[in-house]
Amino acid sequence: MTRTKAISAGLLAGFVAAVLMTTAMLLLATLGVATPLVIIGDRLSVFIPPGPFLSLMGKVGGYNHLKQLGVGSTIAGQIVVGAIGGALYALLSRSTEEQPRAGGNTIRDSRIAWSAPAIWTMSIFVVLPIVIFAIALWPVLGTSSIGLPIQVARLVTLIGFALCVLLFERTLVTGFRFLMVGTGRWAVRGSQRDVPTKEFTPSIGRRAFVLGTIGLAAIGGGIALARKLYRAATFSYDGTQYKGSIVQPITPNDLFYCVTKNVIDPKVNIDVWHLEIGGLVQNPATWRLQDLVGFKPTTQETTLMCISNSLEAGLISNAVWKGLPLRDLLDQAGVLSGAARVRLHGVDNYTDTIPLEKAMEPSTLLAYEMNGVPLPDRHGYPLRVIVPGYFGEKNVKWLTKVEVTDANAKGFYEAQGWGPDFIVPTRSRIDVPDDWMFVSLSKVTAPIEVKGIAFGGDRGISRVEISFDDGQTWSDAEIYYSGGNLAWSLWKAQWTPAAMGDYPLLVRATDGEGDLQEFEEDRGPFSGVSGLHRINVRVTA
Ligand SMILES: Nc1nc2c(c(=O)[nH]1)N[C@H]1C(S)=C(S)[C@@H](COP(=O)(O)O)O[C@H]1N2
Ligand SMILES: [Mo]
Repeated sequence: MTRTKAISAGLLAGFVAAVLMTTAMLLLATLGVATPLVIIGDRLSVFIPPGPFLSLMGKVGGYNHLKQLGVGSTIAGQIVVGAIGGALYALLSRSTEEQPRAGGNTIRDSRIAWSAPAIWTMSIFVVLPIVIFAIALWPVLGTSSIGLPIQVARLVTLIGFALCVLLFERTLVTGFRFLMVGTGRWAVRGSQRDVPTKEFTPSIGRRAFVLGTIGLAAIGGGIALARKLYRAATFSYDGTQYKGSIVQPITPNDLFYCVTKNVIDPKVNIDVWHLEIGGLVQNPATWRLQDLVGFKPTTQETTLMCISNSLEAGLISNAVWKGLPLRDLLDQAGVLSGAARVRLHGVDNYTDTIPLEKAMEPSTLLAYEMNGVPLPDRHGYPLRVIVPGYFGEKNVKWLTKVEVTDANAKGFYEAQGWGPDFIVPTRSRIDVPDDWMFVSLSKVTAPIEVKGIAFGGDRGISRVEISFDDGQTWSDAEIYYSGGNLAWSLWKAQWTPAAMGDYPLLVRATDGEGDLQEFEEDRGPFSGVSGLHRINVRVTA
């Protein structure tokens, strides 16, 4: 029995064990249990500042590809580490198996039987990974797609992981011994039948084939599960935009823009879900959804916009939300002195924070309805926060915990380095006509309609102006729909181009406080862009 042969056997057994473990993780994922496949990415992302994050995203072709790359490389990495672990095991067991052991735990018994666990393999391949996993991923363990409370979710994640590494260890040990039966040091000792081992043991090649087949079957199962998960994943809708000629005052739920950090969004089971209020409060409490709908509801139109929404983009939408003011729960809980911020936790382990003052405003809601129906899953069922005037990321979906904290608390994207300013600047966008539209003078019989949106955070919109000459002269557009102070306004204007040429069209809005939309030089690069949306229209003969 050569060293190389043992190492090869270890590699194969480790590979098959890692594949089985990965398949088990995918199976757990279909049940809503968090596994390293996704939470490693969540854990790492806070260490990537927005600059490198955006350039990485650009390089791999967008957020969806970045997520796929994250999961894919975790799977690949885990299988490589598993195979190397197998080789390591082979080397170590060569030395530990040198002496025949007392008791029933000899190689002969393990030829087909499930080998009894050994302390050293359990330590290296089960206990050690669990300890590393628990320490390294502690902040993200409380993730649950079905909406378990954070503490419970953390325990479930750990148990799930423990089962996976146990499966790895058992498969590795059993697989390796299976390969090694009858060879060299692993030869059956004191066979009662007193016949050469070879006569009743298939060759190592055959046994490798058997183990390899098991590995392939597991890969097949893993791929089937991965396809199922892929269909449930957020790739098909994450980044959905709402813009152009389809824009109406209220965005229909299925067209509402969507941004999520998740590979698979939560689908909360209302029977396991609750909302927890804790931290710097006198009376920590938990609430069920049926208790929350008992509070006096507020119904309010509010526009949300993502911090990453560029001037021409559609990561902005408007809906009528129904819920209760967050303040009602905070008042019941009794906020203690020293409290300065409120940290909001989603069941997907997403967090963000808002100033306590903002949390106490009557328009900061815990919303359970969107446009007259319960929140759709992708928009945060059963409960999300609505924070008017703040970027979308503060509007935490799938809310499960409200934690009153001191001034230093940071959220998911905040920890990456987004901000420091999260209050939306006044924005406006031209939705019609399209950028680079060609207009033929001879075919223009009526004025061209120009229209779009204007959004002033929680300050409302008082005026919208349009320029057809790159900002040299401005004329008022008509605000034909106003959503009030917390929502966007829709505007339109008529335009009759007089001559051929390229026309740069610009729009600018004035908010309800009288401040004119402009490029803000002092706004940091990761606090959202400011400035004016420009399109070009070419007028031909
Ligand atoms: N729990 C949770 N809440 C979240 C997010 C998330 O990934 N998880 N994404 C945030 C971001 S960045 C934005 S822009 C808004 C988008 O809300 P929408 O998808 O309902 O439009 O949700 C925010 N709330
Ligand atoms: Mo966002």
